[in-house]
Amino acid sequence: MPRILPGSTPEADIYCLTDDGLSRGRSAVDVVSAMLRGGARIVQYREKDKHAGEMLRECMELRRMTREAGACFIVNDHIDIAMLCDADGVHVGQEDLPVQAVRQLVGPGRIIGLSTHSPEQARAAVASGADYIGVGPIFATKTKKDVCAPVGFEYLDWVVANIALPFVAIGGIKLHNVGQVAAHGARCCALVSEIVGADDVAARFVEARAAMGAARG
Ligand code: TZP
Ligand code: MG
Repeated sequence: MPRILPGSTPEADIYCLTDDGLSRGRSAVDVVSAMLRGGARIVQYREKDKHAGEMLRECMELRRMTREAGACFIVNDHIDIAMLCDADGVHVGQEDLPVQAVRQLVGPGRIIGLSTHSPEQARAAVASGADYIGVGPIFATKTKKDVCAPVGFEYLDWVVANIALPFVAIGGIKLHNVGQVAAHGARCCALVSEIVGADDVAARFVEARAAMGAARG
């Protein structure tokens, strides 16, 4: 995934996301700081219930921290905030602005990620010029409110066999099943609650990456 992870190797990576509601009172800055301490190379800011001003303040600080750590920084949904804080990219869903419109705003240099849940959506993502796709939810999850039914391994296997774009597997992925997802061909897995809700965020990140790496051999 050279474009999505500047300056790092794409094998067996864990994609980190923020989620204030699951972080047990810890701030996004504290949680991301622990992720980076654990060695995270890609972090997405994903907050659904915060005011724009607070999101911008946090993103400015997270941009500074991720840059210092050499990590990639992606902002979910908010193209304006991504541009204001000079994020590496934005991540949008099927019900957000279409990728071509997002591209007009962010230009060629910023990464655009698009969540997909079916082969049709994956093909359309490729045609739209997205830089990577999200593939999921692999398992049932309570983290995303408007989530569709789990796509299971069927869609993941189809993406591995048919889509050349980088992808990140997401949804219900935990320490105990991340190896299984990696064994199906995922090089990058997103874990939200499992990491932000851990007692020791840095240690959980390290464990998750090791579990994924072991499964990929
Ligand atoms: N998109 C699809 S599932 C999901 C997102 C953002 C949430 C995944 O969270 P968790 O806690 O890893 O199941
Ligand atoms: Mg969205």
